[in-house]
Formats: sequence, structure tokens, C-alpha cells
Amino acid sequence: MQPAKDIRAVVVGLGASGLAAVRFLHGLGARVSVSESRPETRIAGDNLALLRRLGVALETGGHTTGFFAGAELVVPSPGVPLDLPVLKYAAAQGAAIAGELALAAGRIRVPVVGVTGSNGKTTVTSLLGDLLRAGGRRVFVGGNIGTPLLNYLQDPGGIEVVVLELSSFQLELSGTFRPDVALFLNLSPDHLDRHGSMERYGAAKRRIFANQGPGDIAIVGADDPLVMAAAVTTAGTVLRFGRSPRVEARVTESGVSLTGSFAGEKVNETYDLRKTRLASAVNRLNAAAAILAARSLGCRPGSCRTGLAGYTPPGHRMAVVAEIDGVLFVDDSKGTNTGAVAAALASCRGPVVLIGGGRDKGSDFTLLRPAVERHVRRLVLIGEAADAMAAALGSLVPVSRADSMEDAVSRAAAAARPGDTVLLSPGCASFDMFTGYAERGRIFQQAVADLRRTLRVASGERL
Ligand code: UMA
Repeated sequence: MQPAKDIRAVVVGLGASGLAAVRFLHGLGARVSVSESRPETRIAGDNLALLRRLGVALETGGHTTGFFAGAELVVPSPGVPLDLPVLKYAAAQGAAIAGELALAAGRIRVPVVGVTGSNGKTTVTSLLGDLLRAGGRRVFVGGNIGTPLLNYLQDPGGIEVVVLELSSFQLELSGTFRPDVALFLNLSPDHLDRHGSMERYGAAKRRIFANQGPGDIAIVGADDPLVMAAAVTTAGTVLRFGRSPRVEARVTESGVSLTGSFAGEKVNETYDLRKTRLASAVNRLNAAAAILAARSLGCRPGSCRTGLAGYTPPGHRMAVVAEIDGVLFVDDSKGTNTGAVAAALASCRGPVVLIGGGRDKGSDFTLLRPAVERHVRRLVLIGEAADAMAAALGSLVPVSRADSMEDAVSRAAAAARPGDTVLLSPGCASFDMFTGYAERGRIFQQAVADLRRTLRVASGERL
């Protein structure tokens, strides 16, 4: 989708993506307006002022067909469901419906990497950015990780590589967007409330390969049969990472072993991750994917090693918060789907008291039964999904209900024995009780700190 000057464009949603789309389209000379479901009183004054300055019309408090009449282009923000009646109306009137990837397609003049999958996207995206920077490249890291791609297009500066985390929401409307290097890490059920079925969720993710050509590279998680099935849809060269010996980047006990041909060079290299923050089983897989991408882009092994050694994973992913009386407290608030929870449970020390629940995204919690049966001592459930999780898993382990994170931490601590792990890995979105997974994780960490303080005071009083 190449918007022309004077085209009548409506941006739906005024969050980070919507604002970036407004600026981008305005810069191209489009006649832009914005439709937003929140009332005007809940929109930041700065943003209202920006729209006024740019002469952008705004409807708030909902989306009306009248506002979309005559639109030639509609740009929904990623979080906007595509079955919204106004989108159907606009499409029926002949408007093109395009996401930011579609708008950016063909406009990026430097190599572009796209990273998708159900889990690990943010880690691989940020790690790849670090590896490339360690090799002296100027990198834009954005997309679902936080900074919209269209911000980059506003000011490409001296950027040499664009690395994007891509969600299924963004890929659904990606048009002719074509990443030179596309990573598809893994696929487990998520966002089924939006996509309706695993098939449609997988199809959205698979779009990362849709426009690749013979010179492009597809990097895929070889341990995941659904990803391997998707890999046949790329026209690019497929490179695999995983635990099997028949892959280009093999995950070993100590790190990653790389064999094959990269940027025209035959290689046989090892990367020891034991002294890095990427030593866990899950992060060795993430590192394997990022190393494959970095080496494909010509980053030298020494630079990769420097980047790996200095890397700090983003917060709320299997972060050890404290050890109190022999019980480890781990914050995996970013574990928002069943696949992430199962992986988190498998990597925990000892039996686990699992704090789960939140806003259900259409998940089938029975998928957690094998992992819960194997690793969990007790479930402590919070939020809207507590009943559904208890129904799916309550026959396997004892279940407690908690009405706040503080309550959940105190119940979990009471149930745990020395050698156990108390794990927050909710398997759900956070928006029923928190502003996001980061706030949920922060409140968990605070509750653990308060618990430690209370126990210290109590033991001091006994002495
Ligand atoms: N809105 C409407 N109508 C609707 C729904 C929403 O007007 O029917 C409005 C909301 O009131 C709000 C705006 O749309 O004002 C929000 O749009 P958005 O949800 O697309 O959020 P953005 O702020 O634009 O952030 C988006 C991504 N959000 C989602 O995909 C939900 C961010 O990913 C991303 O960082 C950002 O673009 C920059 O690219 C966040 C996310 O939660 C981290 N992603 C999901 C995930 O990782 O699981 C996919």
C-alpha cells in the first residue's frame, strides 16, 4: 500500500502506533483523521494539541460509519480487532485497510529483520540489536517491542539495519512487507480471543514469510513442528535452530554450536553462554536464533560474543526476585500464554507453587495439564480467569484463590517448602487488574520484598 498525496486516510486508535501513523501520513501529504474509542477526557493533552496543530480531525468515544465515509485508506492500530463494523463498512466502500508494515513496505532502504513467534520475540529482537551494535552497526530496534516502525521512517538518520519485533496483530495487515531476514521462533496458543482459532493465529504469523524471495533468509525454530510446517511457505533460504544435531545453530548444554555457510563463509563455531545472562534453556534457544540472524547479516563471531556477554534480558521473564527461607521467588509476568508457562515450569528448580490467572485470551488451559502434573505443588489463582484455570487444572493439584497480588504472594509463600520455587507465570493478559505485565511484575516483586521484610521483623521479634 503506497499512500499518495491528498489521499483521505483514517487512523483507528490513538496509541503509540496510531500517533506514528498520523505523523507519517501527514508527512506524506495525506488528509488524515483519527477515530478513537476512548472519550476525549482520557486522551493526553499533548496528543490532542498535536492533532490540532496538524489539522487532524478526531472522533472520540467510539467509531461511527459517518466518520469513515469517503475514506480511501484506513489504518487500524495493532490492538484494534479487524471485525470492527466500521472496518467492514470502509472496506465495502472501497477503502484499503492497511497496517503500519503495509505502509512501510518498500520504503526501508536498509536490511530489515522481522522477529515473530509466540514467546521469546522481545529477547531475540533486543539481543540481535545488541549483537549488531557490538559489531559497530547503527541499528533501529522497534515494532511490537515498543517503538513503532513508522517513527523510524520519519527520520531514518544513519541507521544501517532495522530489527523489528512483529506481533500476529501487526502481521495480519502487513501487505507486501518483506523482511530480508525473517525469524519465526515458535508457535503456541495465544490471542485466540482475537484470531478465533490456532489456524488463523498461525496464518497471521506465517505472513512474515509471504513476500520473501530467493535472496532472503528464514530462521526457524526446528523443535516446533508448527513452525517447520510454516517454513515451507518462504521462498528464502531456511536456517534452523534447536536441540537436534541436524540444524545450523544447535543448542547444547553450554551454549550454541554453529555450522554452515553465513554471508558466503563456511563456519564451525561455538558460543559458550554459561557465564552470560542467557544460560537458561529457553535463553540458549533465543541466543541461537539471534546468532543465526547476526551471522547472516555479516556480524563477526567476536562481535557476537561481546554482545552476548554484555546482554541483559528484558524484565519480568524468569527473573529471580529473592530467595527467602530456601524458597526461590521468580517473576515471569511476561508468561502470558500456556506455551510460556509450560516452558517456565520446565526450567524451575524443585516443585513449584504457581501464581496464575488474569484476563483470559481464549486459552485452553488443559494444555497445561502435563506440565502442572509434573512440576506444580499448588496453584494460586488471581483475576478473571481463575475459575477457568481451576476447572482445567484443579483435579491435578490443590488450588487457592487470591484477591490481590499481595494475597497471592502470601498464600504461595505459606504453601511453599524449602527447595521450592514460587513462580508468577500467569498464562493470561494482565489488564483485568493491572495496566500491563510490567506493572503486574513490579507489584509481585514489591509483595515479595514486603514479605521478606515482614519475616525479618518477625524473626527479630522472636530473638
Ligand atoms: N482502540 C480503539 N478502538 C478499538 C481498540 C483500541 O480506538 O477497538 C484504541 C485504544 O483506546 C488506544 C489505542 O487504540 O487508544 C491503542 O492501540 P493499540 O492497542 O494498538 O496500542 P499501541 O499503543 O498503538 O501499541 C501497539 C502495540 N499494542 C498492541 O498490539 C495491543 C504495542 O505492543 C506496540 O509496542 C506498539 O504498537 C508499537 O509498535 C504491545 C502489546 O501488548 C506491547 N502487544 C501484544 C503482545 O505483545 O502480546 C501483541
